[in-house]
Amino acid sequence: MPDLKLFASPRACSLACHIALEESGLPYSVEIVKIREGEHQAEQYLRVNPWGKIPALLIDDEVLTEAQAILSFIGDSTDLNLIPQNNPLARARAHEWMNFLTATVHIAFRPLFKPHYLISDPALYPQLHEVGIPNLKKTLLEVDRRLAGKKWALGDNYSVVDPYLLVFWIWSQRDDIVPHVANMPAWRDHAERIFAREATWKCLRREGITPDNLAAP
Ligand SMILES: N[C@@H](CCC(=O)N[C@@H](CS)C(=O)NCC(=O)O)C(=O)O
Repeated sequence: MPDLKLFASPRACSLACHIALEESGLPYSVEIVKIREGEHQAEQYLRVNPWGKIPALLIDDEVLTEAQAILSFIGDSTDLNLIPQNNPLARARAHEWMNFLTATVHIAFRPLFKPHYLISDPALYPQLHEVGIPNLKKTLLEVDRRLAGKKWALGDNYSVVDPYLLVFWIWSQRDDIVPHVANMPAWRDHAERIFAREATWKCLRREGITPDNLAAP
């Protein structure tokens, strides 16, 4: 079994990998790299991941980046069925979800979370929000639609997709975001099922997240 070390930042998309590792039962360690304090751009972290983004997973002496790839690796490294095996369509469904979360859902938060990545003049942020907020709302509603009638993202079995969904649920419920999003009952129920799992709060607490500060921006 390789030595696994996850680089994670509190509340970042790395939380999905953190929870998936905890659920997997694999031995691992976590190093907290605080994005808000600029630690992801410090020399020490850039030596691990020159791209300066979180998450990264050190597998012995190899670095794997991209949440989807890390989750896929974790799922394939256990026999807990955390990602479907030997069923091409079921496996493709897992990647369909994860790719949607990475490429569309994550990015839909950008006009609100990182407007400076999109436009240089802060005076134009309201225009960006005019387009970005309805798009975020629509994208999150699509997640809710896809979850309707399902216990877990892939159906009856918990998988690495589920903690990935939790990341964006937590983002959507931030005090400064929640006024902009619709009611999402299927996703809310899904999030409650994940919050009920022991591994979830173990990881949240390790990142300094408690029920009291969960909705903090
Ligand atoms: N496509 C990458 C995105 C990674 C990413 O942007 N992570 C954020 C945290 S959620 C980050 O490192 N932000 C720091 C920055 O953009 O400076 C993935 O899915 O892992």
